[in-house]
Amino acid sequence: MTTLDRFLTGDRVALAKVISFVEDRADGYDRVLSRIFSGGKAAYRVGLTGPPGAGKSSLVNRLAVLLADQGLKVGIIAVDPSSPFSGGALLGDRVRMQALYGRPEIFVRSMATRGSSGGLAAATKDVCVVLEGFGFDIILVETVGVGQIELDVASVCDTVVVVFVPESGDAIQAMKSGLMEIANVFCLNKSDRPGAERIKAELESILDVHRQVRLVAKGSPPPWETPVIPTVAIRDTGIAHLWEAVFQHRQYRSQADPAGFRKARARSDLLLSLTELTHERLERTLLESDQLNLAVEQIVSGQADPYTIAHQLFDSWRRG
Ligand SMILES: Nc1nc2c(ncn2[C@@H]2O[C@H](COP(=O)(O)OP(=O)(O)OP(=O)(O)O)[C@@H](O)[C@H]2O)c(=O)[nH]1
Ligand SMILES: [Mg+2]
Repeated sequence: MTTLDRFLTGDRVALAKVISFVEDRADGYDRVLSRIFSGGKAAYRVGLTGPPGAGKSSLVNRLAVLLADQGLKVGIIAVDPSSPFSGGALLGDRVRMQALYGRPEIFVRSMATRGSSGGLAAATKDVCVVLEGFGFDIILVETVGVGQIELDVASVCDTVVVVFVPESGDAIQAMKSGLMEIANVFCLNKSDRPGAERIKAELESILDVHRQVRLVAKGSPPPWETPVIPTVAIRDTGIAHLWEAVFQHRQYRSQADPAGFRKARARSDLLLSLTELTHERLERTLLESDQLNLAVEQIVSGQADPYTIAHQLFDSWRRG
């Protein structure tokens, strides 16, 4: 039996192997993905992002147990952007997520950053596809929200939860880093800490202003109102409420336009794959030929400008 055969019979060791194969972009990974692709029955992808140490892993932990207790199969992807902010996060996660190991309904996987931000988002999306093919119902994707990479990773999810804590300046921080735009649900974790009430009110009033200035086209459904859910992950408080908000967002999306929702997912997944493929092929062709060196010579000697050359190289690659 091949690894893929074992994968298809529900073998978790084979699942881990297939994920590594796909994550490493090993030769033929896309052929494997096309065999695995589950077509219609996609899992619901929930992204959790936010500042380092906000309690994302603790929340993912609690959510996974809550969902598994309801009989759902939960896949977890912890993306470590290996940024200077999150040093050691993976080890910490392994320890904190220990409780989940051994539960047959839950599968935890860590992923490290490599390559460009587009590459990581594409790889995360493909690991989601593998988990979907294995039969998971819900996929939770944890990523530290410190930069563009995390925003890209969050964009492969159907609902994005932005987690923050009552430390001063966090509401402002959330807006500055572009997290406001991608949040479908705000989770105010560590609500046991002082200042939680104040920051919740602050964020709600900012959201209110956003709502009032937003223009809504006539006849279109009312816009989603991003809720702010207080939680205390270490005491398992507010977790059901948080899931309820995610579930409502899911309902909202599928009620607003059921076909449109699935098309939007298919479209963004396809675009990610295409971008990666184009990038890979173009780079390989250029590096294998002398064209790149010749072009560099022309630029340096003042015979041509890089913009014209870029167009020429691209067109010649596309033709041949
Ligand atoms: N007081 C309090 N502490 C919490 C709460 N939730 C998590 N913590 C603690 O905060 C610390 C960080 O929690 P994690 O769940 O690892 O946070 P994280 O966002 O996953 O961290 P990184 O992945 O490293 O960015 C741990 O020591 C937790 O025990 C909470 O609701 N209240
Ligand atoms: Mg974590």
